[in-house]
Amino acid sequence: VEGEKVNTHIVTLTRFLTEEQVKHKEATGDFTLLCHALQFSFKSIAYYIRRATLVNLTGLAGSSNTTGDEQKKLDVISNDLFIEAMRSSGRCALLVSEEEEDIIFFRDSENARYAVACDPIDGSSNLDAGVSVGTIFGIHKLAEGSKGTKEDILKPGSELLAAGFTMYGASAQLVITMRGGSVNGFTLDNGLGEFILTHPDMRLPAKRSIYSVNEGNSLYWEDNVKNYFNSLKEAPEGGKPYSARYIGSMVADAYRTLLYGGIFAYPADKKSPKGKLRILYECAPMAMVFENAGGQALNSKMERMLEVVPEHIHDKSGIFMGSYDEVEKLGNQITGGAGGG
Ligand code: P6P
Repeated sequence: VEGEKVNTHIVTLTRFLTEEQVKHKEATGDFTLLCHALQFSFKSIAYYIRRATLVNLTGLAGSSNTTGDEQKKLDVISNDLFIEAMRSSGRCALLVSEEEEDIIFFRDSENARYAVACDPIDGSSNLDAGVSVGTIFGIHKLAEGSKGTKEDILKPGSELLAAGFTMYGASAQLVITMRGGSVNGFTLDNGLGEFILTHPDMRLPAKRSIYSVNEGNSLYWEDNVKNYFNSLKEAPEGGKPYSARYIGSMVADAYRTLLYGGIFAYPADKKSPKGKLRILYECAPMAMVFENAGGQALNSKMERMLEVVPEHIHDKSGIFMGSYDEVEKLGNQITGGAGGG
């Protein structure tokens, strides 16, 4: 366009990962190669989701996964794609997938030093409705000398080396963060087949009057949770009540909360005493992203989510995550004391 400044400072994910690698003199390139396998699986999954309706990939695959969810064809294809990408990278020693009952050990990747947890298509029940779904992932490094055991992945989120998610919406948006690092957002340019850095150093607004929870469960909530959400709907003198925004796809609700602020919650309740969302591949990776973006993430006991140790690979937890001040406010109301962070 006449006079429009062309942005020549294009940083691709590939360049970003290489620049990260050279910052660490001891880096062998293994982590970079693992991330290339990750980005390849995201691009492949994005491709299939975009074409799903066209080639009738929507609908059920006629099978169900470990947690009893009816599997959609795309669940199965995405899971197979992800497993193959991890195996062929040769850098992944073991993989936990929402779609797999047991840990997958890649014993022929004998020098692999990473353990990956993932939900290949989180929110898949929304797929046929065209709602944004996503892939959530977390990467742990094996203990020194370990060949890969379940202890290498049954660790608190605070030990994650990297975590993030890719939301398959109007475009594929990848959000990734490293332990102690910033949160960076990339947008897939389908023409180039490259993820482009579009949201450097994402920071959650400190507060925002938006709450995101499935109120259909309020019958089962503990009283303190009910009181908290009801308090958001009252208009404090001169103030305004909060807005409700709930998509029912964690990746989409998380991405909006990351950009706009507010609080997302899936509380443990009388129906699901341990909560619904899984620690390894939903709560912990999201908690790392939210903390590194300046927010907070707590479980239903108001403990810091990143300190929760999963008892088994599909263990669940209640979760509240969002703007720093909104989580502080929640903590003060629910426990009458400070929040978890
Ligand atoms: P509900 C999708 O099935 C999912 O695992 C998350 O993506 C989402 O946040 C949650 O469950 C939605 O659960 O009970 O509100 O439909």
